[in-house]
Amino acid sequence: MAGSQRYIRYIVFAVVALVLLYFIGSSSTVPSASWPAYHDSTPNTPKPNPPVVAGEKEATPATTPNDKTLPAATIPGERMNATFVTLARNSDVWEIAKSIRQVEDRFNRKFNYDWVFLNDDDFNDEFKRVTTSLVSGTTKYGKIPKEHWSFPEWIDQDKAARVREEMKEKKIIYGDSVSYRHMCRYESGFFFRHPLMLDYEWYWRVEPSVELYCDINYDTFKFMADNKKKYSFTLSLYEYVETIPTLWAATKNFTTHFPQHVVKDNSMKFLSDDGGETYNKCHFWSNFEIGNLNWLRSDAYIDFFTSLDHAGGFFYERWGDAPVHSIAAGLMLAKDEIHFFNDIAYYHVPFTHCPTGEQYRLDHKCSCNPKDNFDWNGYSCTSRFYEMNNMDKPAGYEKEQ
Ligand SMILES: Nc1nc2c(ncn2[C@@H]2O[C@H](COP(=O)(O)OP(=O)(O)OP(=O)(O)O)[C@@H](O)[C@H]2O)c(=O)[nH]1
Ligand SMILES: *[C@@H]1O[C@H](CO)[C@@H](O)[C@H](O)[C@H]1NC(C)=O
Ligand SMILES: *[C@@H]1O[C@H](CO)[C@@H](O)[C@H](O)[C@H]1NC(C)=O
Ligand SMILES: [Mg+2]
Repeated sequence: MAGSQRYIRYIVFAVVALVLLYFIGSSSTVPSASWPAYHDSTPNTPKPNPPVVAGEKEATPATTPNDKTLPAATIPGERMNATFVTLARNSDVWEIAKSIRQVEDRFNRKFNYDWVFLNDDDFNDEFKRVTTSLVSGTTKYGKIPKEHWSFPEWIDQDKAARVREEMKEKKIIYGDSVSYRHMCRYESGFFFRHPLMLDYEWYWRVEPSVELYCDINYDTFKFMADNKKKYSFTLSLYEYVETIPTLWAATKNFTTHFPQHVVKDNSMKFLSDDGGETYNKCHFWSNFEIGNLNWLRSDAYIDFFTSLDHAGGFFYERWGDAPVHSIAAGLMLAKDEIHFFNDIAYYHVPFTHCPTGEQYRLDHKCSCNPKDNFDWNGYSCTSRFYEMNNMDKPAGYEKEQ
């Protein structure tokens, strides 16, 4: 029968292929960590179908061919002066591995940007091996200097310890953690000044265990530069008030001392419902950020951070880097310098940003459930951002409220 002959031919073909693979595999003992297909000058052309033996009818394919054209492996063109940046511990290796894989699949395999890893401890070899194998660009590993990850000398240790006890009793998340406070202070005031980061103008922050749900087919860094954006977000929400009782008072103290750093066309309407008297707790969620490092290194931002640092709230309360970055962006950038990346579908526990609009999601192979989108939920501040900028909300948003 023709059928069984075909099976035999397949089996012979498979055996030959396996033997070939064995010889190819055993000829190099060290697995390659490079990404040859993407750097090849010759296009990675699909393999032709096995030749059809003369006189025989072409075999019906067992699967439905997907004849959609796929985008180029690497997108040509110039690259921006940009890097990914991740703060992590060695123990975060498998969670950051998942994040990297998603960022590479959805974006960076097409652009091959660098990735800087920062840690208060030395990264071990496993962390470096795993992350280097996953990143298509160059990876760099930095140790944080002690002065950037410790208590400033003006902090009263007893007072700080008492606060941690109180917050523990109140069951405030990370309320009794010293390392979490160092992390928040570092992300607020130092990561952009690490020697490895001085080589770049743009950064994209990535945390362990985040997800990206849609293809990103353009250079987001170039978008930021071309559109004069300095800071961006995908999710916004209200901060837990117990962690920042005096942050706004410290901000107001800063603006009285440094009125020159507050820009005219700012986003006060996003931060305050009474013209700046009180803070409404709205902030951009900083576990995702694409931003301009030179802005963070500017006198305005550094003066703001230094002023907050002296006020002591990173230790006497539990100020997060998200409200700190957000207030800074809100007051010291013009409102059109802040960008909402509606098209970057993102998840960090427990919130999802899934782009509104089915056609976009289909076109970009999105895998998020639009019902999980947080944007139009009452706890999100993204509606305010639209209203402040007189932007029309995406079609269909009502159905997601
Ligand atoms: N090197 C180092 N990195 C840390 C430390 N604590 C947190 N990080 C990193 O700092 C970032 C923020 O910490 P997370 O634990 O994710 O904080 P979070 O996002 O507020 O909370 P969850 O993600 O919900 O736990 C992540 O990239 C962590 O890997 C630390 O003590 N040392
Ligand atoms: C990238 O940006 C940094 C910071 O602005 C700058 O020092 C560096 O020279 C730039 N590198 C290139 C190649 O332009
Ligand atoms: C107010 O800000 C100034 C300038 O940064 C600082 O010297 C002063 O200690 C601050 N006061 C308070 C109460 O934080
Ligand atoms: Mg996190």
